[in-house]
Amino acid sequence: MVGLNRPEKRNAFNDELILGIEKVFENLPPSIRCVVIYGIGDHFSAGLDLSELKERNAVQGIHHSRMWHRALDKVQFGTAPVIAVLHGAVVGGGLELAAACHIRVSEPSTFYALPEGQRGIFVGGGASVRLPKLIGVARMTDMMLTGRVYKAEEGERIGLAQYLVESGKGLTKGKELAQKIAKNAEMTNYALMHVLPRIADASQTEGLMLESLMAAIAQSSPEAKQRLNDFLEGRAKKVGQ
Ligand code: 1HE
Repeated sequence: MVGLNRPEKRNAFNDELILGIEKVFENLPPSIRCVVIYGIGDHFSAGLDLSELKERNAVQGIHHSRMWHRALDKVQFGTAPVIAVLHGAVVGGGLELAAACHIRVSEPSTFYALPEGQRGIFVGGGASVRLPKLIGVARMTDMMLTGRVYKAEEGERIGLAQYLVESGKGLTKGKELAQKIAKNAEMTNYALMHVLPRIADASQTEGLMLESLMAAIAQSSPEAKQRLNDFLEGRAKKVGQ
């Protein structure tokens, strides 16, 4: 469990908080098989700490954005799948962090926005790459041009979250999913975290070849052989059990 703990500023990301995220995810102990990340207080995150933007010039701006990219790459391409449990504001950089996670669970209080458009800036934490993969370029453009806010139910419908659960049940759901994920074969989780997004970025011919290579590696692992035998000999659960 990783908690964003700056509730007095609605978990707005100053440099310290984003560097803290980077540090946590680059140093995950190998025994950690899945991570749940959530916001302490009434919100997941209000995004970038805007007070830090006042004095920054263009060169500093690039370095700052690249620091976010580094940190959120550690989340997406780390050693364990990450589940974001969302409530309250999931805006700006908060949505960028959520988009870097592998699964998003939302509560009814969740709302999503990209206020960068209204603040006269642009996204810088990876949203232009990751968000269109969740909701499409048109929806992201609309969110930034018009300041549109998606509420929890709509957010789940358009793909910002995969789950919408009752108020106060987000962490329970997140932990339940994490327990399932932690029981998967290591190679399957690795393929989903590291190979699937590369296939999604590749051309069809390259993607299909990457898929074949990954499939061959995964099926040849001793863990896969054991699991296949378990099913064939009636020891494994059927689908839906
Ligand atoms: C902040 C921030 C922040 C709150 N930076 N200080 N993000 C935004 O444009 C979102 C701005 N925040 C809000 O719209 C609201 O704060 C919320 C809807 C998220 C929450 O409202 P509320 O009523 O619960 O809290 P509040 O009273 O607005 O805020 C409490 C304190 O947090 C207050 O400071 P205080 O000293 O007066 O107590 C706020 O100023 C402070 N606070 N949000 C700085 N974001 C990699 S690039 C990403 C680019 C972006 O993320 S842009 C989007 C920025």
